[in-house]
Amino acid sequence: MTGGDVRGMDPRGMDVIATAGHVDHGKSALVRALTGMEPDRWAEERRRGLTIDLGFAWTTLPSGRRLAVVDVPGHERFLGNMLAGVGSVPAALVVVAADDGWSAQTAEHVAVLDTLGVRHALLAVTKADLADPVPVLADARNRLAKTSMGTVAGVAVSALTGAGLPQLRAALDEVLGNLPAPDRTAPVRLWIDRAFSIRGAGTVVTGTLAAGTVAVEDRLDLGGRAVAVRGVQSLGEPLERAVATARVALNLRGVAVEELSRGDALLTPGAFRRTELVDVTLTGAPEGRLPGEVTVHVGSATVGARLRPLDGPAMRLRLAASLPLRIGDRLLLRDPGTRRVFGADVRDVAPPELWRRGAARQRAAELAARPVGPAGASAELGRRRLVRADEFAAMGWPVPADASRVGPWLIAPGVLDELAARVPDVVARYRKLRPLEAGPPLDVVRRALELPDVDLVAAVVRTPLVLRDGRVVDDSAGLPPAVQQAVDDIRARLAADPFAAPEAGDLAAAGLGVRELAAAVRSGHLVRIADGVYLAPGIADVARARLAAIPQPFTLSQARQAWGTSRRVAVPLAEWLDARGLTVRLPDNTRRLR
Ligand SMILES: Nc1nc2c(ncn2[C@@H]2O[C@H](COP(=O)(O)OP(=O)(O)O)[C@@H](O)[C@H]2O)c(=O)[nH]1
Ligand SMILES: [Mg+2]
Repeated sequence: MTGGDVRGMDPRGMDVIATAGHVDHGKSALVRALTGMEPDRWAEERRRGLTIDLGFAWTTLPSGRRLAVVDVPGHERFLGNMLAGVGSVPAALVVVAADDGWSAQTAEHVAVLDTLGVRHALLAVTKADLADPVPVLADARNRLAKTSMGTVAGVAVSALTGAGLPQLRAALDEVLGNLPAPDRTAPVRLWIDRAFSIRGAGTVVTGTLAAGTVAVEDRLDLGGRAVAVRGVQSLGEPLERAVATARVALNLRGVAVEELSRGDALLTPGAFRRTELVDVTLTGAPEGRLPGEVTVHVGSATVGARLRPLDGPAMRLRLAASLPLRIGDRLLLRDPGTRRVFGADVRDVAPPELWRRGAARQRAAELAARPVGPAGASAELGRRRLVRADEFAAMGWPVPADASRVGPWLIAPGVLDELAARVPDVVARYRKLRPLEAGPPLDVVRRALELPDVDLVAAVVRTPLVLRDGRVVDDSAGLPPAVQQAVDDIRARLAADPFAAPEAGDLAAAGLGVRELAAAVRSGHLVRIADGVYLAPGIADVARARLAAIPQPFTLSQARQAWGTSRRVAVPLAEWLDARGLTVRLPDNTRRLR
């Protein structure tokens, strides 16, 4: 009931139902009687008195609920058109003629609905003016009870006399009231069932919006290209936005009508991925041999495919053309030879290639252990370890609760810890080759760990390692022994005379070149005051203390004397203290402590 209530609050909401049943059993006449509209459109259809393609009509039910009807052809030659019509529709109106009863063609349509998993349906036994509808009602209800539709309400009607139509309308209200509310925030995948052009408006497509919302100026993806929605219509009225469930007509900008056909899909950009390879599980246990080639129907699309059994109900489909599929989609597979239909649930839209012996069996076991939904999402993320969140969602998986998130990435539990455990070794190996560098640049670590994105490195660096200046640095690691020895000697001399920075010649003699000195500074053993001028850490406090003992302000010469050093050291040291805000330089070039 709640589904109906939610839709009832929206004046634009509606339900969509598709007809099903044998040719000539009165589907189109019933739609006409119900809606007052003519669902058959083509001149050829009218001449032959036969529905070839889909017809569309609509009406308002006694409850105020608006109902769009997709009228499908009943002739077996047009089963493809029938499939395009029911592909996105959540409910069916099964039509059986009282004077003819359940037929092979009725059975084929009902098998399609059953295979698609349609759960909501109503039975109309038409032509009640020609024969007693009661036995046909009982028989058809019995047969339908064995399908996904279960126990359905049945109504006897006559399109000719109008008898039973009020009851049919009431029964429709009842059935539609039980439909689950569509997800209006879901991404859009509108399977196009018609494309035509209208003078002055340009390209128009129609389809059944099963989920989501489409608004004027939305940008949608059509096979990799961007198209803009110039106008939205539903049930003949222009709208700012159409919300699921709805029959919609979209006027598109950026695409010519010749570039479109039934089976194309308009997609929320980035929300779906197109694939030619899908792993599925069959929904039933089909009798007899499975065909190697099948026709795949989904939405309004029809695509040939090779069917490869993996193990048990698990199958691999290689599609002749890519489709925007998601995990959880129900496909209808048809054997073109025998006309048998099978249901298949999409279980993976980016499956691994199967090269090794036994890989197919292992793959089937993997799929069996990985249900659709949150538990399956955790298992799948575990298999992929690390994946872009948007791609994972586009496959049709929910975000697993136990996943880690770093920027655009989703990471399986434990993976970050495992990677972090490898980083110390990467750093140690790098420093062995380049002992004077603080540590490997981030990209070196990224490559060593085979990470797809350098931003992930930060998430796997743990103490005592830190990120500094674009590198992974081990603060606890020392200098190479020879360098450490030379630095220790200098530090000993500086301890005795803190301002006696070693001369260039002394540094060179000790083997301390630019790189060694940089390493000593980075590791905190020396402080660089200026080019070639190195003092011990803590020099700022010592310098400051000496200056505090002389009158303020003081000249550079007075400072030099207080420090007991040369101009070579005093000039850059004074500027270094200025720069650190410990001293202030006055306009007359004297200084004072701050
Ligand atoms: N007597 C009678 N004829 C009907 C009724 N419904 C349909 N017909 C006729 O049956 C034929 C086939 O109807 P149509 O709606 O085209 O069947 P569809 O192929 O299932 O769409 C047409 O000649 C209709 O006039 C009905 O309730 N009573
Ligand atoms: Mg018809």
